[in-house]
Amino acid sequence: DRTQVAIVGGGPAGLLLSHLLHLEGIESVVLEHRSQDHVQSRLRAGVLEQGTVDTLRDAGLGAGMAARGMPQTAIDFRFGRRSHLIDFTHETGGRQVMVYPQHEVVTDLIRARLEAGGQVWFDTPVTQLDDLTTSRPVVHYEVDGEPHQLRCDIVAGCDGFRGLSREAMPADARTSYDRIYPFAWLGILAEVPPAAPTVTWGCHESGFAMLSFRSSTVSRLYLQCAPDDKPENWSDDRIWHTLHERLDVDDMPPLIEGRITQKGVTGMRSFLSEPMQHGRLFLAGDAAHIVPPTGAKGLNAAVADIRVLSRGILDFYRRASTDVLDQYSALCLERMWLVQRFSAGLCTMVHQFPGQGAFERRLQRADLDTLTGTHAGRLAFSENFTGLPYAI
Ligand code: RFL
Repeated sequence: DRTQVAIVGGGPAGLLLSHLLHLEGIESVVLEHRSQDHVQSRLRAGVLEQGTVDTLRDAGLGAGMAARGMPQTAIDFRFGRRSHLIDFTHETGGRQVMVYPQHEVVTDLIRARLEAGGQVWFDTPVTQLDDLTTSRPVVHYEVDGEPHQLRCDIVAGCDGFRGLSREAMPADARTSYDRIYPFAWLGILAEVPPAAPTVTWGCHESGFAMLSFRSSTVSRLYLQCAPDDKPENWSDDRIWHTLHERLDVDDMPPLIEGRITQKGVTGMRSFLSEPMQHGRLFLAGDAAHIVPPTGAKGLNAAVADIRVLSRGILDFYRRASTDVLDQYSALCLERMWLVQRFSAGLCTMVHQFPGQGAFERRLQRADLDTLTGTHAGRLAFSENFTGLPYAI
């Protein structure tokens, strides 16, 4: 078998790349380890930057967002028993974000690819990448345990943090940066109308909590827990008690309780591997970098990479130019380090660290006061949260 671009991984990064290439008449195959059902039901990110929304809309994928997306213009930081609203649309002169769950983005992308006759091969694990520094790389994969090969011009490594693409780069050709945080998030899905119209962050002395939503009847809530915590340790009563403690304030209505339908623990990590390319292999999304979910940047960062990569591949075929591909890693990393800085900074500002002393706690409070109480603080947050400018 052969194709122009072999895409390892059918998450948001791989599927979007395949779709954007298709719009330009470039052929690709997406090889996805898991089943279509599994990929479409994974519950993950929920906040799309303005640029992510525009990118999807410009690619003809706006219908679902228009029908079910929930545009947001502000975020509520709660601390010191009060609400502190940052109106990021006002601060940035009109930029918004959209609450639209990742599994919907993935479902929209899969539908668009399949309707266009696109090659998305589910249940197809990639096992090895070869000849990456030649002009004819080979992707080894399995179907029902049987080995196969796909030849291509370019390999896109979009197989997430635990994928194999990153490891296919020689160890001495890459540098990893890694920080593991000493806490995690317990995420829950509850059948209750959101208790507030905006995404709400509770920055409390007992730990962080967050209120977001999935629809007018379903809320998504998170609370800081121990890194090795188990969902079984959290009874519904304990969850609601903790959420009230961290999110309720004197000047806003309290949380509304309801049936909890899902619980899961997510670790917190900042990670980046550079460079993001090796020969004809290009890493994108979580395969190259992950951020703690606090800033809601993971999915958005994947989209930013794919914008650059799709342009580079287009120039490669249309203009026989490798200028953008040669610069791929540098173009992505310049923006990505700013995203890392924002995500790590926020994560550090709003969580309680084990063993943290009174002095650190007061500094955190001063940081929150600067963030919400000064024009410079609100503006810097708003520019980052709605999305930094793209390289391409
Ligand atoms: P993905 O979505 O992980 O997709 C990678 C795909 O590659 C497949 N794969 C392989 N396929 C073939 N052969 C192999 N050998 C393969 N190895 C792996 C996998 O099955 C998978 O389908 O990466 P991508 O496309 O880069 O997209 C990135 C985003 O998914 C990610 O950044 C965010 O979801 C991160 N994230 C969150 N981000 C936020 O902004 N807000 C959140 O609230 C949020 N919650 C989360 C998250 C990530 C989570 N994970 C990964 C543990 C919650 C969770 C639980």
